[in-house]
Amino acid sequence: MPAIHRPRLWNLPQSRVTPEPLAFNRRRALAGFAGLAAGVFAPRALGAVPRNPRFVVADRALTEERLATTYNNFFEFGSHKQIWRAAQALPTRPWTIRIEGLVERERTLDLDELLRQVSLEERIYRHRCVEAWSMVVPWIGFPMAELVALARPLGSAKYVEMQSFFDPKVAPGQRAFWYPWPYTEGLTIAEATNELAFLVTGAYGKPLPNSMGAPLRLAVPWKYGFKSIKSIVVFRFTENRPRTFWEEVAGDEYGFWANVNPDVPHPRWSQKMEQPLGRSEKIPTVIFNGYAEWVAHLYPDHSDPVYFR
Ligand SMILES: Nc1nc2c(c(=O)[nH]1)N[C@H]1C(S)=C(S)[C@@H](COP(=O)(O)O)O[C@H]1N2
Ligand SMILES: [Mo]
Repeated sequence: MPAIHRPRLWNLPQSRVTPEPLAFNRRRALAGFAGLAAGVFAPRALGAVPRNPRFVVADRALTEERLATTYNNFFEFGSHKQIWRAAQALPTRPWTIRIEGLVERERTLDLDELLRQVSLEERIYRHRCVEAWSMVVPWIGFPMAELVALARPLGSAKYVEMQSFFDPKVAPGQRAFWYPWPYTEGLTIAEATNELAFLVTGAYGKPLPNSMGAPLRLAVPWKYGFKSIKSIVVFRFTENRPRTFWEEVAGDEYGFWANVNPDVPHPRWSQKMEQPLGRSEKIPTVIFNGYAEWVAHLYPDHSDPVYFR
């Protein structure tokens, strides 16, 4: 087995990882991504993270970093796509994660402590938003199966529910009381331990920007984008299927399964095509977003539309 170089950078507490101006402060809030783009406060590149050759996207170009990091869905910071500046307000260190519910031992973990116990790698994944735009992103993270193994769920656990942070003081969108905050998502244990389910802590060779869900977000690329929950603070193992944020808001439009399928239209639009960010042409959407080989067996009855919304 080739020696895997643990990326030293990730083994350090964040305070030592990023140059001082990147720690949250007023200057950072003001400089925002303009500063990052100019490289002024840019964190060091993560050269030592190995790319997993099983997860590349041969038939599409990577989405330009500037687009992927500045065109985002993150309702905590607004119900539009220009949230990257507002999202700078979220302090992402220290960051603790709760492991709860049907596990051998409930506990609180410091994120940096967790990152020292997993194997980070880079994977290039497609991402298909239910709104019919898409992107291709080089994520850095670790298999969610490693988190599940660490959590040691009981035999009775069938699902894992995930929750995003809740802090209306920094997230103005959370003052919109008609939404069921915190943002909540869920997977079956079989989905969460599928090789594709990936917990992300970096993108484009750098620590994950706040706009993309720092410091820890999910990437489940065979499902519509809303399943890929950002800024996670809770993993809760349950026997019953969790109620998810979008299911609560509009259950007839956004269900629990949400597997990508061009032949099952959203009630208000077709899912046949998608608009890659930064490209002029639309392209056809494909079943399971191109990941059928990994996940089709999880949904034996493909003709049941319940799996596809
Ligand atoms: N906490 C939280 N997670 C979230 C969302 C959100 O509003 N809040 N939006 C989802 C949707 S609809 C999409 S398409 C992706 C967008 O990820 P991106 O901004 O990195 O493209 O995040 C998902 N995760
Ligand atoms: Mo989305």
